[in-house]
Amino acid sequence: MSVQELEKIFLSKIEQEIKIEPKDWMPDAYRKTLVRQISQHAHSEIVGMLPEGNWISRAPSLKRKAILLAKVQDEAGHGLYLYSAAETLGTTREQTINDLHSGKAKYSSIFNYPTLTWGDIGAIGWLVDGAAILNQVMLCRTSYGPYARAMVRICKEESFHQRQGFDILLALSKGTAEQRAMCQDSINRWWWPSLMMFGPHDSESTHSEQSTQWKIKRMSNDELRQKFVDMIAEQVKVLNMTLPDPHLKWNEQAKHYDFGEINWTEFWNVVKGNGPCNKQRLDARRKAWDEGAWVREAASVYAEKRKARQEKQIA
Ligand code: FAQ
Repeated sequence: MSVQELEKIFLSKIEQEIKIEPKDWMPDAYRKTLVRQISQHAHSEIVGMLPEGNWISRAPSLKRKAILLAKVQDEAGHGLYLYSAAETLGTTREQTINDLHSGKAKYSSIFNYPTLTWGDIGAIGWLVDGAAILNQVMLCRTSYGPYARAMVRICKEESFHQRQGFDILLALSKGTAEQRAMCQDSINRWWWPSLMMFGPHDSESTHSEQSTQWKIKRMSNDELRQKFVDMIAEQVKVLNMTLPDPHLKWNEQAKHYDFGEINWTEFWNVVKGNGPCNKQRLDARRKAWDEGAWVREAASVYAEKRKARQEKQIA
């Protein structure tokens, strides 16, 4: 079959909402953009464990510690599903991880900010997981089968994550003056970086147009960001706190909240590796990889021996 015919079949599957599966023919550029997005997503889950992991040993109670441990473990699981989804496109896990460690691959800008107080753990759950869910609910309908299926499970876990974050902030918001101040300070510091998670404005987005045509993306960066603002602007009222944006205002005509402009210089600075914690995050990941070499080696020797034993039994 000619490339033109194969492309026609591919486009007709996209048109009919039939998922593209690993063994199907797909254009090189479709494969490339999926590998890019899925691996960046996987790296975000793994690097995203670091800011919260920082507070496991300092959680204020046994209950909070157990919940946070479970949440951080979930993020590791999300990273693994996503690395596996990337592997179905023909990339090796080693290559993908090397690209993170060499600084070639990106991960979400949000994880380059420090977690200074316990309130930040609440803000991450509420705002960061909240932003992640909106984006990921859309990705449950993405056109590549393994990515869409990974997202279904991830979304279920993310909604628990958001609830636990909100619950931390709710407890602080009902506490002492000092606790309420901690809650407001965390919201102030995490609000703008959370809005940046959705990426540049649609007019500045390199990949949006093509990814939308291929139904990899189902909603644009700005549409999702608007949905997020509308959701959080209501939820913050329950906390009796405010969002740090003097331009935030309900627009009766448009039926949404208007909000101020993001500091894009800060965003691109963080994306390019110059955020407050970029170096610290990559150093931590490289160290964990080097120190875990013996575990990977032991696991692969065990797997090989088991396989040999099974083959012997069959023979
Ligand atoms: N940070 O043309 P677009 C989580 C880059 S998971 C860094 O609009 P696209 C769970 C972009 O890669 C959070 N870079 O790109 C959790 C591109 O550069 P490239 C992660 C960013 O792909 C919670 C360039 O800018 N979620 O939080 C960012 O069409 C708590 C131009 O941008 C995902 O990855 C950014 N914020 O749209 C874990 C979801 N934004 O690649 C632990 C999947 C943009 O050409 C604790 N990804 N860039 O070098 C997506 O939906 C999309 O990739 C977007 C960007 C929407 C992020």
